[in-house]
Amino acid sequence: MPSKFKGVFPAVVTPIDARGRFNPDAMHKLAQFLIPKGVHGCYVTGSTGEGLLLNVKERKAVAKTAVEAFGKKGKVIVHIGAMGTRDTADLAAHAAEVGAAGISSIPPIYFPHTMGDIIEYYRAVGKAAGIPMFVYSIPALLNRSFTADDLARFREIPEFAGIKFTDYNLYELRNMRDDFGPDFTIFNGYDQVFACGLAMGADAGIGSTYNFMPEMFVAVYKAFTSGDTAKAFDFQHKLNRIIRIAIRGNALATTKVMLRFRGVDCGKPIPPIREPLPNEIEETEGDLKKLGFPDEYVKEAVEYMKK
Ligand code: MN9
Repeated sequence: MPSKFKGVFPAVVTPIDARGRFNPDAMHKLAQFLIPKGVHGCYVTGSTGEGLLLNVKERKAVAKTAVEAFGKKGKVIVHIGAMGTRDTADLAAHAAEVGAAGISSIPPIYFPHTMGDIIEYYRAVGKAAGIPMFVYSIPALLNRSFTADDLARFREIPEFAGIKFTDYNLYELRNMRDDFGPDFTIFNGYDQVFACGLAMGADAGIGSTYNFMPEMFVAVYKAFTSGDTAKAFDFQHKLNRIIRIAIRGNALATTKVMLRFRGVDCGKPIPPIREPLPNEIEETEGDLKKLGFPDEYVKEAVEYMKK
C-alpha cells in the first residue's frame, strides 16, 4: 500500500492529569503548540507516548483525541503495538475508524517469536486496519533488528508501507531505500541523526525531542529539502547539544519536563517511568539556559523558516 509521508512527525507524549489519567485538553494544547511550528503530523502512543503503559481503552482515547486535535493540519500515525495480536488488531481497526492516516507497530515482544510469527502478526494487524502500516524497528529496546533482506518477506502484506527506523545502522536504511523504491516511506528514528537519515534516504522523521524543539527539526527538514545540506547539518549539530543535556538519565522521563520548559504542561511520566528529581530538573534547566535554549535556538530556526 504505497503512501508517502514526508516531513517532521513529533512522537507526542501522552498528557496525564494529576490523578494519573489521560488528559485530552492537554493533548489539544500540545497540538496547538506544535501545529503552528510547521510539523507535518504526529505519532501517538509509541515509546514516547508511553503506549505500552496504557490500557486499550486509554489508547483508543488518545488516538481519537490526537486525530481531532491535529484535524486536517497533519497526518496522525497511531502506534498500536501491544502484547497480543488480539489487542493490537483491535487498536488497529479503531485507529482506522477514527481517521488515522497510518498505523505502526513494534514486533511482538517477550516470547521468542520466529520471523514467520512476526510476519503473521503484521499480516493480521494490517488486515484489521486496512490503512498504511509501518513496522517500528527499535533494536535498543527490543533486541531485534530488521535488515532490508528481512523486510523482503513483508512485501506480501498489502498494508505494509514503510518503516520507523530507530537504529543507527544507516547503511541498512539505505539498503531499504534501494530495495523498496520511492513509494516506500522511511522514518528516521534517532533524532540525533535526523539530517544523516535524510542524507541516506529517509523521507521523514519521528522523534521524542521534536516535542520540545519542533522549530529546530522543521528547520533541518527545510534546509535539507531545499538543497542547503550544510545548513541542515548546522541545525542538527546545534540541536544535538540540547539533546545531550535533555536525555541525561532517560529520554522518556525527561520529555515532559522539557515540554514544561516550553510552557506546555503534560503532567508526569506514567509509572514505572519516573520524573527526574527536582535537583536534576534544576540542573538541566540551568545547563540549557547557559547554552541559550530555548530562546536563541528557537529564534534562529524561526528566522530561517521565514526566509
Ligand atoms: O524512536 C525515540 N526513541 C525512543 C524514537 O523514545 C526510545 C527517539 O526519538 C529518541 O527518544 C531520541 C533521543 O534519544 O532520539
